[in-house]
Parts: sequence; structure tokens; C-alpha cells
Amino acid sequence: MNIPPAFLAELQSLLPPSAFSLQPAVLESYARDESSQPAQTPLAVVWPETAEQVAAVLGLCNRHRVPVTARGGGSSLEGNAVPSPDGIVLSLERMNKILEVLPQDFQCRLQPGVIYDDLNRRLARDGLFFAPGPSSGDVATIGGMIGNNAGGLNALRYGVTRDHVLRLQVALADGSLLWFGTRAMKTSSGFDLVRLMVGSEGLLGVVTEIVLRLHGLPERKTAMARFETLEAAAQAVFEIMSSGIVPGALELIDENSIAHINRYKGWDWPETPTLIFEFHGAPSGIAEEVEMAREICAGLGASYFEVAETPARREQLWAGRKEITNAEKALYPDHIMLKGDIAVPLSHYAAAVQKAQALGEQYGLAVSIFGHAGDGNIHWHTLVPPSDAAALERGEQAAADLIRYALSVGGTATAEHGIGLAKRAFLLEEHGAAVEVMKRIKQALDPNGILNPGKMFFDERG
Ligand code: LAC
Ligand code: ZN
Repeated sequence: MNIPPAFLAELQSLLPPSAFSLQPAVLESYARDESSQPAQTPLAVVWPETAEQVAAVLGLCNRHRVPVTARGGGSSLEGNAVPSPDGIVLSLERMNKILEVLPQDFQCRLQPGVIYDDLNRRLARDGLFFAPGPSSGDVATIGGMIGNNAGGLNALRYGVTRDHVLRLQVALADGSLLWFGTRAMKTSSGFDLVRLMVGSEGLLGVVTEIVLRLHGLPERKTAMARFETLEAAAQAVFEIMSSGIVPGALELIDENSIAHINRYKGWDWPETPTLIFEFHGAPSGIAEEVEMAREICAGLGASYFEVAETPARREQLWAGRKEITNAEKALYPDHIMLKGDIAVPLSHYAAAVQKAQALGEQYGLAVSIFGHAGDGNIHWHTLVPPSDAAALERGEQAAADLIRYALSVGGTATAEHGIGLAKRAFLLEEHGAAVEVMKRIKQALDPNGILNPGKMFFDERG
């Protein structure tokens, strides 16, 4: 479909020519995200620079019933940022200013297109950080993290994105622009519209300004332990979390994930189940926690326990962990990546890891298992060649089985990557009749269904 002429004429009168493009090569570069979901070429890409422009573009789309998909860094993994059919992309990447840092309030105010790592480089000057720690922090924007309620490596101790958002300025589908929330550290005033927006995947409005809650940068120590079996590593996670330690990070990486890291980086880490820890706090507390973790790991037969003694070694351990998905994509560029991003209550974690492994065997698939173990969050990946229809079907079935297992023990189908296109089948399974309440909220805020239609719910117009 071509862009409707009346819509284009109004867009041209609303924005300067530098703020949008219809060029095929540009449109093509916004047609996908980091998932294996099919690309969808948008009718136009728009780069607003102010909140008022965002609101005006939404109002225009609403009048012309043109779907609009808001986009941050495009690092989403479930098709969340793939444009809706016959729609435009609203890229927030030019709204990338940190407007204010308020060290005494442990807060900052910023635009949605600020990249996670850029924000933390600036905040470090004031001894602060925004904690969640997505692996894609070099690309992910704060607006995109809010859209998907992103987690990450440090969510275990500090909470996910949702736990850090105090105030949001939001453009609604009707073109209005308003503020939700408060800068106070607590409130019991009214419905929590901030939390409603966080994780709404661009279906309820577009965030144009943000006030975040920050933490002081802690002292930290990174450690690594290697185990003979995945079962022992998973049990160590459970015992460490049960011991009362609250690590800054506690990550599990299976032998297949390590093999991918090695091939991608040219490293030779032993290919055996591994945990990476970060301990945060006062130096004396950290030393005690390191020893407790060392003992627990030894009790479970860990063959190796290393405390990273230099910043370079610490960086290396985390670089390996953060690049697992990039490594898989680089090593298997033409393959389809099927994923589970489940989380389960902690008491089910060790069993869930075993289930994830067993499903690979049962379906004859090479799987990699890693993730934010302390959160009970498992990333399960399998890569299949697109030409192998049978493997694709087995992969989809195995991923679905894992998700259904997570749901059966009180867990979730998507811990931190959102529903997007890929996990729509599980919304109803997870929430039942509550999905009707979600749809009523969607209907109230976006009656014409222009905001990222086709995502989250199966029905084309939300
Ligand atoms: C990670 C992404 C896949 O944790 O969430 O690396
Ligand atoms: Zn993750």
C-alpha cells in the first residue's frame, strides 16, 4: 500500500522535510527488529524532536486511521518494534537528551531516545546509575525499555524498569499530551497510570519524557563458578538466593552458550555450566557474601571459583555474558531463532532448567540455556535453518511446551522481552479473562486502534 495522499500532505505541513522519509532504503532499515519475525516495510519513518510533534503526529494518524509503531533502538526480541501493516514508524531516536540530573533526589529527567549505556556514562559522573542492565544496553533506549518493561543483569537487586519510573509525559492516540505520576518516592494518589504505561508495548500511548529513580553506584565484585552439571549450577542459584544474599547479578550460562561465546570471541572458556555473580554493597559485606557463595558452590561440586581481581577481567566476564544473543545471530545469520524468556517462582527454578534441557533432548534440538537465574528467568534459544520445516515445527512445539510448563508452576511466558508478535498465543493462556480488562483499557485510550495494532493481542486492531 502507498501512503494515503491526504495523510502525506498533512504530515508535510506538520513537520520539516528532515523529520520524515519515504525513501525505500530508509523504510527497509526500519522494517524489522532483532527477532526472527518477518519484516514489514512501513509507509514512512518519522523522527520527531519534541513532545508536541509526537502528539501532533499521533493526532494525525488517528484522524486518518494510520497505524503507528513507536520505536526506540529496535533491539526488541519478539517482533515488538516490527511496523504494523500499512503503518508508519515513529522513531524516538532524535529525542535523546538527558534534560536534568538531580543527584540529591536520586532522579533524572530525560527524553525517551536516550541510550541506556549513554545515560549511565553521564550518571556515573554523579556516582549514580539506572540499574536494570539490559544486555543490549549499547543500543536499547530508555523509551523502549519502558515499552517492554525491560529487565537485565541487575534487576535482581534493584528491580526491573517498572520499579524505576516515577513520572511519564505521554502522548495519547487523540493527540493530547499529559503527565502521569509524581516525583515523590511514594504516593497513594489515584490509579497508577505510570505502571499501566510501563510494559504497554506502544499500544496505549507514546512516552515523550521520563523521570527515573536512580541508585548510588555500589562497590562491586564479580565472580565466576564452573559446575559439572546444569543441575548443580541451578541448585547453587537456589541455595544462594535462599541464603539471604541479594546479589547485584546472578547469571547462569550453559555449555552451549559458552561454546557460542568462545566461537564468536575467539576465547577458550571451559564449556561447562557456569554462574557469574556480582556482589554489591559495602566491602566487608561483599567479602562475606563472596565466601558464602564460594562455600555453596563448593558444596555442589563446583570445580572452579574465581573472583575477578581486575576491572579488565570483570569487563571480560560480563562482555561474554552480554553477547550471547549477538554471538548466536552472528554464527547462524540465516537461521530462525526460537526463544523462551520464561520466569518461574524461585523454588521451581532448578526444575525449570532441567525441563528446558530435557525439551531439547526430547525434540532433538540443540538448545542454549542462560539468563537471569536469581530472578528465576531462563532464556532458552534454539536455532533452526529456515529450510528445515520439521525442525521449525519441533522448535516451536518445544518453546511452547517450556512456556506452558512455566505457566503451570505459576510463572510467566515472557519475563522481560514483552509479547510483541511472537508471544501473542500465550497472553490468554497466562491471563485468562483479565485479557478482556486489558482490551477495555486499550479501547478507552485508543478507540481507533492506531497504536501498534497487531501486537500483543491477536485481533488486528487491538
Ligand atoms: C539477555 C537478553 C536475551 O539477557 O535478554 O542477554
Ligand atoms: Zn535477558
